[in-house]
Amino acid sequence: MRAVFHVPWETADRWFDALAAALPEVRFDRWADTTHTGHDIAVVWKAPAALFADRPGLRLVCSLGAGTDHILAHGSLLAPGVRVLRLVDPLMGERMAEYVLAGVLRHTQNHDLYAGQQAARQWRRHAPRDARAVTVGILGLGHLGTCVARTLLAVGFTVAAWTRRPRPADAIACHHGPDGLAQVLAAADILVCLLPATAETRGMIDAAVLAGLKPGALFINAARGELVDEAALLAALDSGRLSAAMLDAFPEEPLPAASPLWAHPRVIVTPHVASLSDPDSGAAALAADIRRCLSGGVPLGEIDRTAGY
Ligand code: OXD
Repeated sequence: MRAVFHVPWETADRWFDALAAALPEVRFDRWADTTHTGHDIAVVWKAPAALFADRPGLRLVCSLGAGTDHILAHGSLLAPGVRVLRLVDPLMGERMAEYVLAGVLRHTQNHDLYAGQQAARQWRRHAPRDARAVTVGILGLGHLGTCVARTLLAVGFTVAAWTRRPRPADAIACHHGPDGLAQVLAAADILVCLLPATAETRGMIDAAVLAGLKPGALFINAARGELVDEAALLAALDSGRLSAAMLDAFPEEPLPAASPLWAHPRVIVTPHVASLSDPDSGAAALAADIRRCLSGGVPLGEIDRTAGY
């Protein structure tokens, strides 16, 4: 069995070696170094369309991240039977939960306010907002959203989640549909976006959604930049509807130097690091899922290509 590998990261060599070690029965070829086209599997992050063209033997395409939108963008080049896996690694869930928790606490503990005061050598105390008095709205309750919700609940925050489709009731209060969204927005002191990028969600965080939030809310986007209408976001920051935004994902990455987000006083930019995948734990998790897939088991990360997640 052969796999073609395309990962444009500085950790690419570590990924390649870790995958080759975790799946000795598969021969991995780096896309740039091979003219061979008889691959059964592709393991990719943001691969060019050419990687997927003319591959009649391909049966499985695996993302080295939680999202598969970069693969589905080339969906017309994939035969209907090709299965698509996202990476489901418990470490990524923990990292996402820690990223969001850091942003939430930075806000409720007034850290940005104190950074400004320090620059002005000012000694003034502000009461923190107690976790139990703060509602965090979470859009999207997949693996990562669930890890975030559980962590916030454990610290004492109130969580109101929203999913596009109804889901069975459990310990996480979850709403769905347009009315459910309005309820979550109206309750949220902090809104966290963890939705996948699909035809339904692109541009979803628009002026109407932001207007549904409590004045002064914090917005955290750790999903995809395409979900957010940037002009509406900047307008909501300027009007005070949002007190701040913490953004980890952008339609164009790296974020262009000319973007107004870099210098905005109430925007925190991070370079797509929430839930960073790790070569050692990620390769082991993916190898196990590829084996499940090939042996007729139920892989943890298989997505529905029609739904897009
Ligand atoms: C992603 C990831 O899909 O970082 O964005 O895993």
